[in-house]
Amino acid sequence: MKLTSVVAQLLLAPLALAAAAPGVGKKISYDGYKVFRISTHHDAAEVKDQLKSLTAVPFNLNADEHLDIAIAPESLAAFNALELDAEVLHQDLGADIKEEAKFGAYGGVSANAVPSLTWFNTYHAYADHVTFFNDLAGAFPQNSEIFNAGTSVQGRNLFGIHIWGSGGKGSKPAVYFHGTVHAREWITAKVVEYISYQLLTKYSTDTAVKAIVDKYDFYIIPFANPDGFVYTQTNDRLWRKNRMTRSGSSCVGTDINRNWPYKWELTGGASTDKCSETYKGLAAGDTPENKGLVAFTKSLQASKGIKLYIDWHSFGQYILLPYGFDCSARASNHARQTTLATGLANKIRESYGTRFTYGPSCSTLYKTTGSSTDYLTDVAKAELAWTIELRPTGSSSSGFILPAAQILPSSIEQWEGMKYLLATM
Ligand code: 0X9
Ligand code: ZN
Repeated sequence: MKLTSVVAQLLLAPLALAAAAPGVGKKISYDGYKVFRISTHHDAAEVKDQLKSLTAVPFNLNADEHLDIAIAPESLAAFNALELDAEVLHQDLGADIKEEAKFGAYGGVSANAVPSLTWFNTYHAYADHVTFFNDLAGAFPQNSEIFNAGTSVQGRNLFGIHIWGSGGKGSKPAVYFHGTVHAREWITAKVVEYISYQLLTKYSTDTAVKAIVDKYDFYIIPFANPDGFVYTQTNDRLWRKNRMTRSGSSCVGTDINRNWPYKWELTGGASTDKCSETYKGLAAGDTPENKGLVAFTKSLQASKGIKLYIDWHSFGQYILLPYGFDCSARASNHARQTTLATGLANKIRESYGTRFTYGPSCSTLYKTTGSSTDYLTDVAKAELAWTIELRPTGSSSSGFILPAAQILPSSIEQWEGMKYLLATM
């Protein structure tokens, strides 16, 4: 999703937001909301001005080319009367959210047994994700274990699965993944679950998988923002940030991907407004989630170093290379990174024709400060530190609410891409 804090604030300010943060147990209804992608014809200000009296929730907040926005039922007549150049992303957002919430049963065979592949047919409740990982690690005790990288605001573990090969636990450079940094980006947990599942279940039968598992130690954290994810299931499907309160404000949440202690102090790539979707916090790394993730990242660096870090997000179909904080800065190994990203995009496309755009984060998407990938590149010295924005593109399709039928194809194309990248890098 394209988003800049400056544009976000410009956009958020004039729009009557659909609903304030509800109390516990009160779930925001998006019934009857239609989501549109509006072509701005490079005059986003004009479009925003036309929408200012409507009840609406922006989806993508950087509206250079197009503005993705959910319009409340009571504002649809007024919206239609504007006759903007728009296509529909969701006919009824509430109906699509209800469809998405038809979670399957966990389907675990028994404790510490390999979960069924039917896991990837639907989305699931947070507690079932925890069980999934415990069972997966329990089924392969010689090659994996659950670890904790820290604790969330509300006291949940930032758990992950550590996977290793024939060299033994902790003997190789790290391949390090974060999922669900942004609470509403549900597809990310499913994709890292699929990759974890394939690494472990194929290890003994597939020589290519064995080779990559023997070469690296994998540290996969599916929920960097577990409180936010739970909140998307209980209260607001479109929640993004963590659930940290700040004195003097009724707005909740800090953007974990603007809070990392590197280039945090720069302006223009995050917001100092506690109500913004890209609120950076009061100080670098001042959220419990970032404290835990920073300490864990340092421990990987100090151990065998970090070969590859991927921060999994949605949506837009991008592979984003360093840097976020400066649009002309390039990583010292930029040429090599571009070659690998080209190969990865080509490999992803082989499965279903899905196209991923790649390039430096700031110049390809927008400026970000205090982001994980800049920290991983310059502070933790990861050889490769990328953001992958998963399906969809947003064009003529959904956004954060990706139909469950796309979990498997989305996972398979990334798994094929990862096998290529891990064997080539
Ligand atoms: O804004 C973000 O944090 C990411 N996009 S999202 O729509 N999922 O919120 C993009 C982050 C890209 N920044 C860097 N890679 N530095
Ligand atoms: Zn994100």
